[in-house]
Amino acid sequence: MTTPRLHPDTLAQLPHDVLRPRYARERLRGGIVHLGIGAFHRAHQAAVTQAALHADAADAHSLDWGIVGVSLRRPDTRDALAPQQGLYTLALRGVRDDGSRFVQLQVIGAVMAVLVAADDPDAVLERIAHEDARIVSLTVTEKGYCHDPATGTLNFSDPGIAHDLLHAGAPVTAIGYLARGLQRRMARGLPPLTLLSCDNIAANGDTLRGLLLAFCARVDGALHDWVAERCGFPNAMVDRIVPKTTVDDAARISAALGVEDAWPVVGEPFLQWVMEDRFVAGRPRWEAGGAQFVEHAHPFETLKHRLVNGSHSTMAYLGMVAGWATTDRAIAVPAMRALVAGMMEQEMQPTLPALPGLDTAAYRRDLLARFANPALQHKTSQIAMDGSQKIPQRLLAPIRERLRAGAPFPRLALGVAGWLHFLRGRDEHGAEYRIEDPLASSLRALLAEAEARHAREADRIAAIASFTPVFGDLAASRVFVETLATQTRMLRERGVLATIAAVAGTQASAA
Ligand code: CS2
Repeated sequence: MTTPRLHPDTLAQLPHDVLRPRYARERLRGGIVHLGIGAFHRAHQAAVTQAALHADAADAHSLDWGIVGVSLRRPDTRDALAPQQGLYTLALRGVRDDGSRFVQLQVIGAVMAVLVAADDPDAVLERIAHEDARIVSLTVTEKGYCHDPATGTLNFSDPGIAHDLLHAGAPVTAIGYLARGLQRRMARGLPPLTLLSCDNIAANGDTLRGLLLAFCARVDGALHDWVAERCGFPNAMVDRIVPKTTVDDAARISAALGVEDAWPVVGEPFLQWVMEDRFVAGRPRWEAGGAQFVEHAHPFETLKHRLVNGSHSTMAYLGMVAGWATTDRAIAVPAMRALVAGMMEQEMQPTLPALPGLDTAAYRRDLLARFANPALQHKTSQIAMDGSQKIPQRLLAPIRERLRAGAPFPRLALGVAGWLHFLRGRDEHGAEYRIEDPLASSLRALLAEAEARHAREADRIAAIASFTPVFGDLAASRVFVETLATQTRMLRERGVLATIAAVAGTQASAA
C-alpha cells in the first residue's frame, strides 16, 4: 500500500501531537508575496505567520495574510508543495538540559500558492500588483541583491540587472521583479507596499531601498519618487538555524507523520525575529508568534551578523579545510570552541552597539549550545557558500572597528584567513570540493595571481586585499594586511588544528 501524501484531506490522520493549521485556509488572501521561498522562509516567517493566524482566528481580516511564495528559478518547491496544497512540516529539533533529544512537528498552512518566476514571470508581477498584496518580503540570500557587498550599491554590470533594465515583462532578479511589479501598481493607482528584507545583509531594509531606488531611477523618475515617498522598508533581523533538508530528514518526518511529506523543513527551536514597525499597508500580528517590533533594528542585526554569522563562517571555513563536516563536529573540537568563544567575547562584543537589557554572556553561552546542537547536522559546506557576499558584514566590519579602536583582532583575522585557505578548493586530507560563490572565478584568479607574483605572504595578502568588492579600502591598512598574513602563513605551515589552538591559546586536540 502506498503511503498517502500530506494534504488537507489527510490532516486528520496525523498523530495528535503534531500541530496543524486551525484557520480557514481556503479563505486566505495573498497579503504577503514572498520572494525566495526556500527552507529559511518556511522555517521562520511562514511559521510566525501561522501563529498570528491562530491567535487572530476570530478576526476575519487575519485571513488577509496568506503567503504567495515565489521561487525565482527552481520549480522544486512548487512541484513538491502543489500535491500537498501548500502544506509542509516544520520539524524543530533540539536537545533538552538532560542531553536527551526532542523533535516537535508542526504542519504549516500559511503558504497558499507557490509561483516559479522563471516559468511565468507575469504571474509574479501580477501578484505584486494585486490589490490583496500589502507586503513583499524577501529571503533571496546575500547574492540575490546584485549589489557590491563592500559598499551596498547596486551592481549595474550584473547581467541580471542589465537584463531587467531592458525587459519590463520578464525580469530575472528580485530587484527587477520589485521594480516592475511596483510600476504596475503605480500605473493602476493601487496603494504602495512594504518591502521587507529578511536576509543577512547590513541594514537590509535601507540597503534594499537604496538598490531598488537606483534601479527605478534608470526606469522612470516618477516610479523612483513613488517608491521613495510611499513604500516602506523596515530593517529586520531573523535568526534561526535552518540546515538544508536531506532525503533522510524527509523520510524520518514522513515516518513520524504516517503520511508522506516530500518537502519538510528542519530547524532549531530557537527563533528571533526583530523588525522595525514601519509597515505602510498593515501587517499580521507577528508578535503572537514571538516577533519583536523595535524602533531601530540595527543593534540586533549587528549582534546577529557578528556573533551568529561571523562565528558560523569561521567554523565553516576552518572546518571545511580540517574535514569537519558539521558545525557540531567543529565546535566539539576544544580549540575551536575556545577560538569562537574568545572571538565573540573579546573581539566582537566590544564592537557592538548598546543593547539595553541583553545579557550578552548568556547570549554567547546559548549560542555555543546552538552551534553544538547534534540533531541539526548543519553542514559547514552549506555555510561556506557565497563567502564573498558574507565576509564583509560578518568579519570585516568588526575588524574595521577593531582597527579604528587600535585593538587586536587575531581571531577575526583567522576567520578571514580560513576563508582564503578554503578558497584553494582542497582540504587537508587532499579531498577536493567545489567553491560556490558568485565571485568564484575572480577570486580564483586573484589568488593564483597573488601566488604567482609574490613570494612574501604579506605581499600576497596586500594583493588579495586590494579586491575592493569584498575588502573595500582595507588594503590600505598595514595592520590588517600583516595580521591577515600572519594567520594565513600559520594555516599554511601548521595546519588548521595547530593554528586554531595557537590563536585560541589552548592545546591542539581534535576530540
Ligand atoms: C548561516 C546562516 O548559511 C549561513 O551563512 O550563517 O544561514 C545562519 O544559519 C542563519 O543566519 C541563522 O539565523
